[in-house]
Amino acid sequence: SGKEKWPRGDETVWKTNMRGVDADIGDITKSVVNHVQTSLARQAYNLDNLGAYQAAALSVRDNMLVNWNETQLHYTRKAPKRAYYLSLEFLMGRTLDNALLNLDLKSQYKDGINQLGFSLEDLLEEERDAALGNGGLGRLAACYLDSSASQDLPVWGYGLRYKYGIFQQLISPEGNQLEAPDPWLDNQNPWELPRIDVNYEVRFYGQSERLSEGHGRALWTGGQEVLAVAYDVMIPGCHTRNTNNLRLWESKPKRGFDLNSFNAGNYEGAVESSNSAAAITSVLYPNDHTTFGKELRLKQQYFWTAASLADIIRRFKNLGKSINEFPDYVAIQLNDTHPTLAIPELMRILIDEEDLDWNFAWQIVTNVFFFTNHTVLPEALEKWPVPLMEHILPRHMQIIYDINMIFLQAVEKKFPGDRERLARMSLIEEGFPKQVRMANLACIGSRRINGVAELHSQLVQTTILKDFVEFFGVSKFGNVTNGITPRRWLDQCNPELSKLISSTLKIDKSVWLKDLYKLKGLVKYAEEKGFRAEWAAIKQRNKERLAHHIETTLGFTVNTNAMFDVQIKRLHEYKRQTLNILGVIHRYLELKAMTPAQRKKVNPKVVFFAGKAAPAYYIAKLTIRLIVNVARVINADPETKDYLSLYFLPDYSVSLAEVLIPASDISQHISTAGTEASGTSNMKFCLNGGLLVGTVDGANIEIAEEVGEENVFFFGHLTPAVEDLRYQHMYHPVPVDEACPALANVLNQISGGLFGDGGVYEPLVNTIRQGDYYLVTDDFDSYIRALAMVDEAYLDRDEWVKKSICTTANMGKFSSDRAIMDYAQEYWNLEPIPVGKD
Ligand code: GL4
Repeated sequence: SGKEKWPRGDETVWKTNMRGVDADIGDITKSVVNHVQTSLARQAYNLDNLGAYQAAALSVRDNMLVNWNETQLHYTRKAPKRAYYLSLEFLMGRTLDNALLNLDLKSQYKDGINQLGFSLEDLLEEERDAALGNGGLGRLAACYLDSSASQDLPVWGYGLRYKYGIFQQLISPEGNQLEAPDPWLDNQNPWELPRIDVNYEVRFYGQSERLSEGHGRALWTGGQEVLAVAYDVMIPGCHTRNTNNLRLWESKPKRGFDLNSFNAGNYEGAVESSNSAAAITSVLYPNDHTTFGKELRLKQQYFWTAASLADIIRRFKNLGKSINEFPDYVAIQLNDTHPTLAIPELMRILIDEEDLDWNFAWQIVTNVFFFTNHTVLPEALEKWPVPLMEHILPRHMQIIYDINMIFLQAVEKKFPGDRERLARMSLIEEGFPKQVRMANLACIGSRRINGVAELHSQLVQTTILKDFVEFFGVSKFGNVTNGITPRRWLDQCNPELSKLISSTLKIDKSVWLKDLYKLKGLVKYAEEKGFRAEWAAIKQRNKERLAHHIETTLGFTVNTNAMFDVQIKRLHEYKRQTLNILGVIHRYLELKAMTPAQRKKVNPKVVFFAGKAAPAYYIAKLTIRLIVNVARVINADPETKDYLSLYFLPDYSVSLAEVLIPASDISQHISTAGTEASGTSNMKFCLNGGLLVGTVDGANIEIAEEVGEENVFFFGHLTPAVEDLRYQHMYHPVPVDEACPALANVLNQISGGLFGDGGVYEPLVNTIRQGDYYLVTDDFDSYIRALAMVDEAYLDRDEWVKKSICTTANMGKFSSDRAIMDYAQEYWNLEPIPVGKD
């Protein structure tokens, strides 16, 4: 009650017993040992690395909790506008190292752990990745959480606590990808706090009965109710006490089992509903850029948006404000269309539960939501069959029809008689079955819409949402170029480079890591020989670190005197790993045709691939198989192996990326122009001084603008040419042998069996011979020329290192701090709320 005195009891007793925020080593060893004894119930005499890691993690968590509590209290007292980032994916990776760095406790813990007879480096390796995402979209969400906390912004993430994250990738002896489950929670997860008391009931199925004429209230009853239980993950900011929250929902049966069935002797039936409830958050869907229309996926989406909205509304109501002020206190960012059901769900709450009228409710809704589109690939645009939606969410389907009718009336008014326009803009696509177009719904239900790089945002406005730009006006549409957190992607993954930067600029890293434009100061040192030598030596040691990792995990000895050329990303035809592997084969054939004396002049190169293929994506899996088998042949060829070798590293992950990226001399971002919305690993490589080989696509373009075109290796056709080329492939096909003899030669070698049974690869080879939708043939010669220019540039090592330094120095724009502040200012209207500063 309001009159009660807080804290209860003796305030000084509370205060003297409260844990402070500054820990010294004595505190650290004490707290680690305490966790060994009491949290883990173990002792010094039988403690392995895993146990020591868990105790260290729990100890670090205590530090975060102090800040977390303080932050939440501070936000509650200040009652600022808050933003919520709804994402079905958060690809967090490991937490311990990141937390130690953000809390500025790494050296203290290193010493403390040492005193206890363990090495921090070893303990860090014990942690499993939190891999609740597929690729770039999920990792972007993780970077944005880090930046929100680091910039003191009151932002929470909302997602799902999948029991199994992205599958583990195994490679069979034949080179096939095999999938195994990712039981990441098996060893307990010290980074999450179960909040059994924070839970909501979420309904599925049942009946919706309209209670009035027009667009008024309805009563949704029956069906199945599932419980959403909160798990909180603390997100520490960098060198600030602000510690934000990522709330992940777990599904649970509302009742443990059905007593009626149980009493009737039907034991299996008794737990059936509990099984189906738990299934909702059991597994992350492993598809990137494709939708499958699966019932369970739709249930995931609704379960998560309903629980998150209920939670957001409850927090808002605690402010005691009237509901029409909701948009002044809440902004909700929709990470792609996956959370679009939040739009009809908020309408349902406002109309059916808050009893607002339609127009008033719609006014609120369209001022709360913001929508980011992450791809223009047609196969990625979400559509849900109307019958499925009607079955699972009958009330939402009514609301979607209502939204659609009112919207299309407005379109008709603005563009009278334009039937085709109405058909294109409708939320419902005609057909068998009819489908709900989620991008259209997200677009009309949001205040603003953005793409993720300049080119992509332009493409969104001129292709998939063109009609909507014409209807709403262009000011509703914008761009926020993606960013990456320099904490993980420089300081954490490349500590030596980070140290060199701080000592050279004479700026503490806590400053430049939060103002990345400060890196510009490095440009002038590119002219200093001694600095260049140190820069190059760090790159070399990072290559050796990677080689050591590969040696210990896979048993291969990697040539660290070679140039390291890396392509790591999801396997997809549009990303064109095919172009890369065909280029490798081309290089191999050239080497074979040389004399030993000629070969000696060649720039030795090691090519690395890593990435997962969606389990049902046949061509992507076949590409992996080809890479693995080309590697087997090339790496075993005594004539060429010193000049060219190739590795496919299985089970790509955030933590593998942290070893690969700092070791790269060049990296490849070679999508067909206009297909890669942004890319974010391109930014990570360049921040670590790796040079970029790429097409004129996504964020590559803006990277070149920043670092200078002389420092990137561009090739290939431009976006406007793509449509014409595809048209020609369709209607005036030219055989590959004519269009590109060099490529034809490579394809013939594959078919001829140089890398094992050629027949196996026919379906892959045919994607190029027939149709060639991603224009491998058209870009092949230009790609080979670009790689030749890379070789030439690498010969002049001084110039190369200058390029590397200038690249890092000009990457300031690509900090996710810049991106998140852009969202805060231009979209959410949010202010930083620093903890402990007033
Ligand atoms: C993606 C884009 O493909 C990728 O270019 C972009 O960097 C990322 C984050 O905006 O989003 N879109 C989808 S779908 N998956 C992605 O990784």
